[in-house]
Amino acid sequence: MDALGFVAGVAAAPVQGRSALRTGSIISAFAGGRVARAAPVRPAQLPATVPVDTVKAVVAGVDIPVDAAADGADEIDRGTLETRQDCIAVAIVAHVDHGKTTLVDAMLGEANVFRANETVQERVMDSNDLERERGITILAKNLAVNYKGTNVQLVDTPGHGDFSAEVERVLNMVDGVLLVVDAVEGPKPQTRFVLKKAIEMGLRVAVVVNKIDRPMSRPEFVVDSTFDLFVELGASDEQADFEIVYASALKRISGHQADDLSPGLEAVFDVLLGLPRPKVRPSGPLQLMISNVDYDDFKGRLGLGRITSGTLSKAEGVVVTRPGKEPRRARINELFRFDNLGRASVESATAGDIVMFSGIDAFDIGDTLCSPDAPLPLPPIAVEEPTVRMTFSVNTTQFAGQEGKFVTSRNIRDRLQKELERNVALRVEDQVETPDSFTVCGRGALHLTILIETMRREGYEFMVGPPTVIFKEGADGGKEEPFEFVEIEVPEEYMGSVIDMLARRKGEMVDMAAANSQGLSKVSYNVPTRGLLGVKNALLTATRGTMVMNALFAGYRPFAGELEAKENGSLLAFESGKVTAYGMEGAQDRGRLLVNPGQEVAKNQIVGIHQRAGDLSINVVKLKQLTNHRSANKGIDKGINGVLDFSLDDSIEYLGQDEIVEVTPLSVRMHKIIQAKRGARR
Ligand SMILES: Nc1nc2c(ncn2[C@@H]2O[C@H](COP(=O)(O)OP(=O)(O)OP(=O)(O)O)[C@@H](O)[C@H]2O)c(=O)[nH]1
Ligand SMILES: [Mg+2]
Repeated sequence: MDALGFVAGVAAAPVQGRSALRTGSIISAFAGGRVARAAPVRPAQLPATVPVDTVKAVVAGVDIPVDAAADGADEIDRGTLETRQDCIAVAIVAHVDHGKTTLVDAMLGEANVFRANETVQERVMDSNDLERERGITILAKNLAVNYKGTNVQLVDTPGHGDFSAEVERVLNMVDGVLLVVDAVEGPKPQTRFVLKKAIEMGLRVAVVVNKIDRPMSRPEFVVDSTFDLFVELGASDEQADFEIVYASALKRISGHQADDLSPGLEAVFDVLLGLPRPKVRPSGPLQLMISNVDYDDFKGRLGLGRITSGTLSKAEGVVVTRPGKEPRRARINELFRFDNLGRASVESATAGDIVMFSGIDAFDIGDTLCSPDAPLPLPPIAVEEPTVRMTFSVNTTQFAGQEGKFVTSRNIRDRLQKELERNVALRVEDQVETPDSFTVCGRGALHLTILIETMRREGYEFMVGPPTVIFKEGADGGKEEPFEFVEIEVPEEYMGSVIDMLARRKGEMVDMAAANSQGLSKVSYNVPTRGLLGVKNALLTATRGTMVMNALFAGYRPFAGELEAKENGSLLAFESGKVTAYGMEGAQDRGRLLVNPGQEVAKNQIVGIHQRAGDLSINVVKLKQLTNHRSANKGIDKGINGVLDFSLDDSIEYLGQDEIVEVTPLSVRMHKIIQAKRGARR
């Protein structure tokens, strides 16, 4: 939706019984049946008739004509708006893998954060194990460097679509944005998403064309298509007049011309420092909106946010509030500013600083910390709604209790509750009908898979059911479901099967481009999230692993209708026992196997993928009937075909109804849940 559509939506519909023009209203915009998530009104979205003063005030984030603050708010001296020259806050955003974290590494190096004799690992900001292993950023991270006298506060953001709402929250804390674009690939779906948000929020953006060292790099094309994207997304003239810098974060070179690069990242810093400096009210009453949370076993819950007005000091009490809510008195315990890669404890911080604090446990994202004598809450930011749910339950398979350290429902519940302290987009509920089971809701299969993997590594053992989407009631009372915008690149010869597969999943084609110079064609679709669950492996198989797919949440839309059943059924173990090569040899004609000789399997464990629809029980533990020797491996004639190796992600993707994956620190196994047939024998 473009900015105009948004404005039209606002002007046409008074929201929540208030004047739609009032800053601080939370609005949802509807256009062409699409629903945009609730977002605070930002200057770029305001109709042109709003007085200039109001717009300026919203830019500074301090004009709050909301009911809670109305009484006596007029008498409060808000302080004067000042530009702070000694600091700046910038978010680094991009499509997944375009090099944000590597760029941050290089910027840290340029600012001499590392001591001369220090050996520095790659992508230092991807600090947790899973991030390093998967090579992706999962959580947004703050850091600050001192560059030529300016305190540069940087936020590295995740690129994967499941975490895009976190990026949105980060954008609330910054003065400007560095948009990183791969010099070969150009703008991709997530580039579009983050740029759209930045433009809507009225932020200035500078573009870093990264990976310029790549052999096929085509900077001119990339700059042109990025410019087109700015225009298409409704950038103002000022925004569309963006600065460009060329870099290789990996080789640590940069420059203002694509063909004239020098060692170091000076050019990147040049462009960054050219972004607008913060406009804040240092002498006004305290205002800090809590934009993110973290958790520390010793310090408890930590809040993160940017001070937009006044001073926050450890010595003085604060109130926690939001529009329409009674302010609660609180006292912060510890206060930190970001300092290089770490945090520095400080006594106080002032407007323009991004800080982290401990001592206040009860707060929500979007609450404002205010001074007790001037409780002026800021319009809260919306927290992302979950779109996908899974059931977590106690392990009841044959292998229960053998491999995990924490196995009881109490253990699982406590761990999930703890996760809620920091995982903003997560929801957890006890299931009333099934004991020892919890419904866990998140932003997508990856969001939940990462939690499952983390728990497994901590020693937990449990079962999870297939991901299903969360339906909603639309404005007209009809059923709605989440949709995703999907872009697929594939060699031309496979295009037919891709189109066929997405059509069967109720996908609607948005665009199709002819093959490029490398013979790759591109299609984009709007597909119900329901249809995408489990599609990735099928597409990879159909395209012999050549497909590249990017998906991004596109909002809730009317229910697309029932989907066809899964194309392939499962091969199930006929009985429990040890898998034999002989048994596998006999079974492998029925589909692709997932188990290896010698492995223990349970009855009804999923041991392979059937090549047809419907499930089939096969005997993989069979021994060859020989009189004189009973070795499991003797007597094989044909040999065993390649066995599929399913990761946790693959297993979760694969799960159909009535199937679960058993997760333990040592194993990931899938099982069919065979319900006792009630009233079957009548
Ligand atoms: N050739 C080349 N490779 C690069 C460059 N910058 C990053 N890469 C590589 O690109 C891959 C992704 O880099 P990251 O820095 O993790 O990308 P990211 O944008 O932080 O990725 P997410 O956080 O997962 O969205 C890594 O393998 C990097 O080594 C570059 O300038 N040139
Ligand atoms: Mg990263």
